[in-house]
Amino acid sequence: MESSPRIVIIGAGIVGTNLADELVTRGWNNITVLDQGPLNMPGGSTSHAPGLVFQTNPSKSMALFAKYTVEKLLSLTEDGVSCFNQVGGLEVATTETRLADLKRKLGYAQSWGIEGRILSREECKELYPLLNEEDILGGLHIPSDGLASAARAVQLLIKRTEAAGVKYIGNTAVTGIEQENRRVTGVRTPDGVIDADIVVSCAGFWGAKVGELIGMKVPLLPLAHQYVKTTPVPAQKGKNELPNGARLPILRHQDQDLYYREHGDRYGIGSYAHKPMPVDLDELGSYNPDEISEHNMPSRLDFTLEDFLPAWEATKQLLPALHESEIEDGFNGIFSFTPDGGSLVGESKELDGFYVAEAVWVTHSAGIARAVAELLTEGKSSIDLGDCDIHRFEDVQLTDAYVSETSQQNFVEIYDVLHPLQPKLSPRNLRVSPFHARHKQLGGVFLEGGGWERPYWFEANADLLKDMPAEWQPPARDAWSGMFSSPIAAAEAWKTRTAVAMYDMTPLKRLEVSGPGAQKLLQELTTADMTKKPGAVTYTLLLDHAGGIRSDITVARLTEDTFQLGANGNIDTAYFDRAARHQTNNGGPADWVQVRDTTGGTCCIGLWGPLARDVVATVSNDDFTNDGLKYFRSKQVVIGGVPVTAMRLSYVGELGWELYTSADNGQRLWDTLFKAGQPHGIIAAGRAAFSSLRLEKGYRSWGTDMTTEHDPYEAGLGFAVKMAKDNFVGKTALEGRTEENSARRLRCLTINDGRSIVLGKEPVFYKNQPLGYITSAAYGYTIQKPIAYAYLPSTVNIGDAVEIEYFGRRIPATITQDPLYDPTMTRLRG
Ligand code: FAD
Ligand code: THG
Repeated sequence: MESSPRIVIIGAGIVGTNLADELVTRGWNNITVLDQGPLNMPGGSTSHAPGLVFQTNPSKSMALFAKYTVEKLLSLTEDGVSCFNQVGGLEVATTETRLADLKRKLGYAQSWGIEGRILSREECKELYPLLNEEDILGGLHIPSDGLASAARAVQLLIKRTEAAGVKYIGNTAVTGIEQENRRVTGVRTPDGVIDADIVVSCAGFWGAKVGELIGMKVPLLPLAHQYVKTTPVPAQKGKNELPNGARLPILRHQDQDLYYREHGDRYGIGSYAHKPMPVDLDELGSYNPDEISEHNMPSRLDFTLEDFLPAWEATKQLLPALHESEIEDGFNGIFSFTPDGGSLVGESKELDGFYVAEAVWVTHSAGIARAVAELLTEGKSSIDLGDCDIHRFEDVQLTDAYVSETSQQNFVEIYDVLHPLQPKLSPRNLRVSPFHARHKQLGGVFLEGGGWERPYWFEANADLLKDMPAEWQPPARDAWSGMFSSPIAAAEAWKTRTAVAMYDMTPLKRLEVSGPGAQKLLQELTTADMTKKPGAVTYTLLLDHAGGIRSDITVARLTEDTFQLGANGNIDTAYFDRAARHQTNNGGPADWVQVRDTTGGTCCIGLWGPLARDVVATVSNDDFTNDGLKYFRSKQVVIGGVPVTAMRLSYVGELGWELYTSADNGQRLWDTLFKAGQPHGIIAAGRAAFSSLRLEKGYRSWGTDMTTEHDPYEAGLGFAVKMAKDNFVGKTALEGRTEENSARRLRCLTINDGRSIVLGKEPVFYKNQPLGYITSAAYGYTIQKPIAYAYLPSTVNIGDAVEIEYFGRRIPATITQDPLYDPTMTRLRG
């Protein structure tokens, strides 16, 4: 057998053992799994996990990971008993808000291909006779949810992978990582070094400690969470044969932060209803592997009864039969939380060949293990990893204080009904642009993204509403879509389309790629021709080798060997960083290239609108005419004494420029333009208008409208791929593909009634079948209709009728040719 890379997996929990198994399945045969604990009970979170698997998740990837976990554990059997008990899942609502939210959640399930149904109070009672139906308004039932036997699955996976040649070493802690030239070469243990080409840390809540061994920040916080088992419940006597058996659905009572399962005739109760309990790993002390047992393991802290008492009362209220039982055994179990609640997956930027797969629930474990195995063996996961990419955080989000505060906040909010736009309450004002003081003076209403304060609209523009023509007046919104929204955005859109507006583009990720090897690097990584002369700006895609879209960026060639990139986030930064390092290390001086994140030190104003030229003309001597600065060109100019890089492009689809300068000059540039614009009716405009205008123009947004799961043709971005170019990452995979032969297409939908606004991720029905989901949505102020985009099979055509399900209601929509606004580009090129 051909030998595969030597891989060491740190941690024999549900993630590490699944990863070994997925690699074996893909033919890898040089695998060692290490655990500091004994293999029969390593003592991590998996060793005590009650194993509830609720698959539905706002993230498509996470839902698909959960679906795979269910499938896999169902098929993992011994003695005819599988590792998944498919009892179904029931989430009950005791408030109207929750009931509405469950309808929204059913929408996610349908979008991601999970079947489910909203049940009435009576149906809930019928399905779950122990419920006190008086308190219940209804529920969400997902029949394919259920219980994972996580610890047993680990043992079966160890057995089957050992038989396939995987080497397991228990009672052995990894104490160091060996490296050479920024590539991992092995792991150190008290018994010596084990050589490795690839190391994957599946260390669960110890992940940050393992990361520290290579100076890598793994942003997770170990938190304790309470779980109890009751004494036998008389009403449950004889209902389940096995001591751990269950036949009722797993149950969530989110209005009280509680969840339930049966353990034979006992009940298991999990509670998030207590204060967050961060755990200092140094205080766990060292464990003698011989002493680890079901009741004594590092992941299990002493039970604090007083924290559980309110949960116990709420439990007896929901499940009156539990009055006849008592708390028999409880513990505060440790697991990982992260700043945004997502898992942490990917290769470290510090050290090539060192990967992590941490902060992973049992629910997503097999799915994420498969994704990592695909990443290692094929270079890419078939399910997009953006939501759990280890590089998605900004530096400011990696500090201990930030990780601690936001992870605890996530614990508190775990079952809360959260609006997609809902910002953190704290920490705030982490990153502000140089225009922030002015934004505040104009009554900016800020939401947060990537640590940045982003104005969504400005109260100062409220006065415009009375002058706004009636046709620009947006329809009233329902309560949900009306949250974090204001009619002022309509006025800002109106002014952008008819006069001129200033947008803060500072949070747009900017990278400077420079050096003699810069053109070569970009030529290799992007789909466009990068040999154009300085002054050229190019919209282009980053593909993976399978042709999936890693990102869409703009590249401005400022000088022969300096390029300014407009990118989508830190995932892009990490990608360019690594590629630049490799090219520099592997090549001669002509290949040297460096990548610098210039975002924080610079700023950007989008000055857009038909009167944009009139504004700059009064404060600059430079030529901003159509000939002086053509569409998609850049040049150095001076505006009001401030040196500026001007780029002629616009994500909102109007005449104008992105104006870049260093952060110190930002406020002066803002003031100059704002003053010069007064006679032309200039306004500051926020992201609410911005999102609407870009959707009218049909511009895609990476992460929602396209991910690595989509190729350029499906996404409607085939125009950005230059197949005539010699070579670039992803080119071979795209040979022969066209928009016409794609099986699915990103389609533009307009909503027939002109007023029903959806927010994104809702399922789309065609002939009553859920065939797609909404990627982006907004009200189009100019075109006076709500807009939504969705991936749909190519058999669904322009003009066809579809329905979008929103809180259980079907909204009729029509597939429409895009872009809806200025398809002939007269605005931009004028
Ligand atoms: P672990 O199981 O913790 O495995 C990590 C392993 O790495 C450990 O065995 C550890 O010994 C080893 N290790 C760490 N550092 C080193 C080192 N330096 N050298 C060698 N070995 C090392 N999830 C659900 O999906 N559903 C639930 O119902 C659920 N309920 C839960 C209830 C409680 C009370 C708790 C605490 C968690 C619950 N979870 C649940 C979460 C779930 O248990 C974890 O997310 C999951 O088990 C993590 O698996 P893992 O393999 O990543 O980590
Ligand atoms: N500005 C800059 N960089 C960016 C963005 C931006 N990078 C990330 C993200 N936004 C990229 N998205 C787009 C999407 C569309 C366009 C620009 C950036 C765009 N498209 C023209 C079109 O399709 O009509 C391009 C036409 C062409 O290729 O010539 O303008 O907002 N700096």
